[in-house]
Amino acid sequence: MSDKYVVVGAGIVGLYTTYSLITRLHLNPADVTVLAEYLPGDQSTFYTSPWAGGNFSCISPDDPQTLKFDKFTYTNLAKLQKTLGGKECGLDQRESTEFWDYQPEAAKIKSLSSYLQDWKVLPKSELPDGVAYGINYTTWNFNCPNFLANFKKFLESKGVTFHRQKLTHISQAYLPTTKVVLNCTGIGAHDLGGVQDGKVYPTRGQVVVIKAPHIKVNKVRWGRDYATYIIPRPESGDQLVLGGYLQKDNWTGDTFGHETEDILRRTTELLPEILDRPLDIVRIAAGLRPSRHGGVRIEAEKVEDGKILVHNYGASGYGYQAGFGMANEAIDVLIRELNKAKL
Ligand SMILES: Cc1cc2nc3c(=O)[nH]c(=O)nc-3n(C[C@H](O)[C@H](O)[C@H](O)COP(=O)(O)OP(=O)(O)OC[C@H]3O[C@@H](n4cnc5c(N)ncnc54)[C@H](O)[C@@H]3O)c2cc1C
Ligand SMILES: *[C@@H]1O[C@H](CO)[C@@H](O)[C@H](O)[C@H]1NC(C)=O
Ligand SMILES: *[C@@H]1O[C@H](CO)[C@@H](O)[C@H](O)[C@H]1NC(C)=O
Ligand SMILES: *[C@@H]1O[C@H](CO)[C@@H](O)[C@H](O)[C@H]1NC(C)=O
Ligand SMILES: CC(=O)N[C@H]1CO[C@H](CO)[C@@H](O)[C@@H]1O
Repeated sequence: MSDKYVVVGAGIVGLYTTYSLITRLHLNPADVTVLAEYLPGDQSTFYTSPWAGGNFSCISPDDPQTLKFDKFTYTNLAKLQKTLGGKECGLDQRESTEFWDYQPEAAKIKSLSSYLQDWKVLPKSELPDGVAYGINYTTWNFNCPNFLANFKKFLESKGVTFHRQKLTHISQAYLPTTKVVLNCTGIGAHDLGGVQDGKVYPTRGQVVVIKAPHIKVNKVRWGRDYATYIIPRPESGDQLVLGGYLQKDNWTGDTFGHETEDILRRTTELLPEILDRPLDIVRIAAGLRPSRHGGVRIEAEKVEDGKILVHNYGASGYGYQAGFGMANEAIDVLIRELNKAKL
C-alpha cells in the first residue's frame, strides 16, 4: 500500500471520485487512500450522504454545467449498478412523475428530454390544480446507506484503503508519498483549516421515512418556495421517503414535529394512496445539503513541491444524481494538471 492518491471525504462525491480516479487513470487501487472523519455506516449531521432520499429528479439548477453532470450520471449509472453487483447494491429504476407550479426553463427540458428513459410530457388535462407542467419518466432511486456501504466494500475489494481521520488542517491530507489530493469534504469544506470556503452553506432538509409496500412510484412537486417529494427506497423492506424542505443556512440536525406534520399533509395530498394503509413511521431525520454560492467547486489549486490538489465539493441537493458527472469532471481537471506537470 502507498498513499500516492488521497481522496478526502467518503460521502457519495468522494466515492464516485475514487471510482472515477481508479478507472480513468487505470491506477493500482492500492495506491489510493480515502481519508474521512465519517465513513459509510456512520450517522452525523456533518455527513450528508446517508440522509438523502436518493432519487434522480429535476430539482437541480438549469446551468449548462449542472445539466451536463446530471446527464453523465444518469447515463452511466447502469454500468455502475452492474459493476457493484446489480440492484441489490442499493440502486434501482422506478417510474417517476414530477410537477412544477411554473414553466421550467426550456434549456433544462431540452436536455432532460434528450436522455431520460420513457420521457413523457403529461397533457394539461392530467395535471392537478395549480400545476403548470408535468412529466413522467423512468428514474434512478438509491437506497443511500446501502449504496454507500456497498460502494465502499467494492472499492476495498479492489485494494483501496479507507482510513478514519478528522483533518484539522489541509496539510494533514498529505501523507509521506502523496502526489495528488482530491478534496470531497462536502459541508466540511466550510470550516476545515487552511482555506475555509465561506461560500459553502447548508440547505437543511427534513424527511419522514414510512413503511409503505403498496407505493412503488416516485412523485414530486416543485413550487417556487417548497419541494414535496415521495421516493421509494429500493431493497429496503418497503421504505418510502417523504419530504421535504430546502432551508438555506440552517445548521440544525434536529427534527421538528410541525415539519413532520406538514410533510405528511403535503405528500398525502400529492399521493392520497399513501393512506390506503395505516401510516407506519420508521424514522424522521434531517440533513444538511452542502450548497455553495456560485455552484460546485471543481478546480485545481497550486500547492508546493509539484503536488496537485483538486477540489470537488458543493453538490447541494444533487450529490447522487450529479456526483458521477462531477467526479468525471474532477478527473478531467486532474489529467490536465498531470500533463502540465510533465511538460
Ligand atoms: C434531506 C435530503 C435529501 C436529499 N436527497 C437527494 C436526492 O434525492 N438526490 C440527490 O442527488 N441528492 C440528494 N441530497 C443531497 C445529497 O445528499 C448531497 O448532495 C450529497 O450527500 C453530498 O455528498 P458529499 O460527498 O459532497 O458530502 P458528505 O456526504 O457530507 O461527505 C463529506 C465527507 O467528507 C468528510 N469530511 C469533511 N470534513 C472533513 C475533515 N475536516 N476531515 C476529515 N473528513 C472530512 C466527511 O467525514 C464525509 O466523509 C439530499 C440531501 C438531503 C439533506
Ligand atoms: C429528490 O431529489 C432531489 C435532488 O435530486 C433532492 O433534493 C430531494 O431531496 C430528493 N428527494 C428525497 C426524498 O430525498
Ligand atoms: C478543501 O476545501 C476547503 C475549502 O476551500 C478547504 O477549507 C480545505 O482545507 C480543503 N481540504 C483539503 C484536504 O484540501
Ligand atoms: C432552522 O429550522 C428550524 C425548523 O424549521 C427552525 O425552527 C429554526 O428557527 C431554524 N433556524 C434558523 C437559524 O433559521
Ligand atoms: C401520472 C402518470 O401519467 N403516470 C403514468 C406514467 O407513465 C406510466 C408508464 O407509461 C403510466 O403507467 C403511468 O400511469
